[in-house]
Amino acid sequence: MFCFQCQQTAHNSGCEGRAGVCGKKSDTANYQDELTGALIGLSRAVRKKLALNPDASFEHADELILKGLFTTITNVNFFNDTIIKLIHEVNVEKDRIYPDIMNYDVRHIWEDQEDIRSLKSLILFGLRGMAAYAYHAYALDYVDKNVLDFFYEGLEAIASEKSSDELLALVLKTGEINFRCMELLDHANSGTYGNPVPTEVPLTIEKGPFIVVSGHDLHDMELLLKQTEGKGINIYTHSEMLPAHGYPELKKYSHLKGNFGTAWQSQQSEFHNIPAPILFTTNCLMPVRQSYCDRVFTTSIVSYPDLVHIGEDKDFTPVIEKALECKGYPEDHPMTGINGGSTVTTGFAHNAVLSNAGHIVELIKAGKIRHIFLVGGCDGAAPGRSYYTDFAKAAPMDTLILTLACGKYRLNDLDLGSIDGIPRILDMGQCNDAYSAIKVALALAEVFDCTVNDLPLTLVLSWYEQKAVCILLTLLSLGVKNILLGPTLPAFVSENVWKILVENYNIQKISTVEEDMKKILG
Ligand code: SF4
Ligand code: SF3
Repeated sequence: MFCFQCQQTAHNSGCEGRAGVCGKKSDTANYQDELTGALIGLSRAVRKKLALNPDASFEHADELILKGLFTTITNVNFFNDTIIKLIHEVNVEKDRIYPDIMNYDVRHIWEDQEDIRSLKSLILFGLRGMAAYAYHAYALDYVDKNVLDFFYEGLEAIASEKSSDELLALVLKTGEINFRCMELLDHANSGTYGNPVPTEVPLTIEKGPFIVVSGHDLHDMELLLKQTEGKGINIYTHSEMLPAHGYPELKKYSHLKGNFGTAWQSQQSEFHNIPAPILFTTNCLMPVRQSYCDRVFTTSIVSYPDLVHIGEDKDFTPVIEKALECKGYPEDHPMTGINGGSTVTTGFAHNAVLSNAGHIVELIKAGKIRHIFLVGGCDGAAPGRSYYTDFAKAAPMDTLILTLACGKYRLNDLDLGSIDGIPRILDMGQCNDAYSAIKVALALAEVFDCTVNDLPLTLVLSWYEQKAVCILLTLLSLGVKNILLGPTLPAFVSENVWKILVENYNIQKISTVEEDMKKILG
């Protein structure tokens, strides 16, 4: 096996040998490579057919591309059987669309000259992240042909001879298309569940049966809320599901009670002996420990050997029965965030923030808001990630902190007060809600008649998996400069490629909080 797609890759160079740091076994990694090669074959077939008939449509292939790429995201799928089945389906569809097309061996990419490997990896990992977003939108019946078409274009390109310049252009195009994709998902989520509203979320688990729901899929959340209504079972979000509390059409369910635990990397200790089932709708699933393995359920693209998988009929009966059997805690069970707080807030997506735009602009003009930080991205186990907590604590009282994705658990239970009624920590949502942050930044830039780079705004990002990659590419494609990135630089970004990014975008690796704060605030 060879895999270097995530932040915790071995020695920050690549996972090899019998298993990756995430617990993915070598045979699973190899099947994921084979699946990627088959998806490239499918893309070649679709593109050939399109050249003959530009109006052809490829519904089944579209679905397979999204599912296939999503399957290979870090901490999503550990189960060879589902990957093998998917490879077969992809091959059948490829042959149906256009006979005699070869699949690709992605080892050619891993073994290529390091800059070419780096640029192709940026495209591939960006496409993987984007596929997850497109898949969530697709589950709510929102599709965008430009987004779908680009999966085929991008996959075909990484299996072709291309110059660095051509690949660099495709890297940025991946970011550009991902902006459309995040917009599509934003429309899908708010079109289906309403615009998020600011919401305080308790961290105490009430006594009685409950279910913990993890991952990003709001549609699965809704279906489970419906199926548990009136059954005496409470529902708690976990990790990236927290922003569900902000959506009117989800928050109307009175048994959606609060949030369980913190970010994904703490699940093995937080789920230890938990008296309730946990449903994973997407990443990040970690190898399942004995003390709770009979209580973990997967659905959608997530899959793990020996766990009960809820299939496409979305009949959650096994999860419901397990909740009733486990009975939950006998008394209310107080839990806290990593800084000891007992509640967190969410729901400050673009609509909520921009409804206060006038007020925020006045405060900036009056010097009461000196700077806005977006402290966003993935959480993870690396020790250097305490940087993000320290950064939030060190941010002066006249600064706002926007958060998104699961990295927020480093700081979202801190009480940092408010500025003239505006809370200093504003959680914009999941990682895909980076779209909200961009919308807010563009709106402020318009008011101040400047570019986003001239605003008193700095992006302090943390990355772990491939969704963070596509978001970073989106920000670069929009020309956003001066981003701080940590906790480490991606192993798949070569020295030369990093140099290009630094020259063009002044992107920097995080250093110490003191130094970075001084650099930003002067
Ligand atoms: Fe290693 Fe990350 Fe790949 Fe897992 S996903 S094998 S930890 S690089
Ligand atoms: Fe977190 Fe896995 Fe990336 Fe959607 S849940 S941000 S790490």
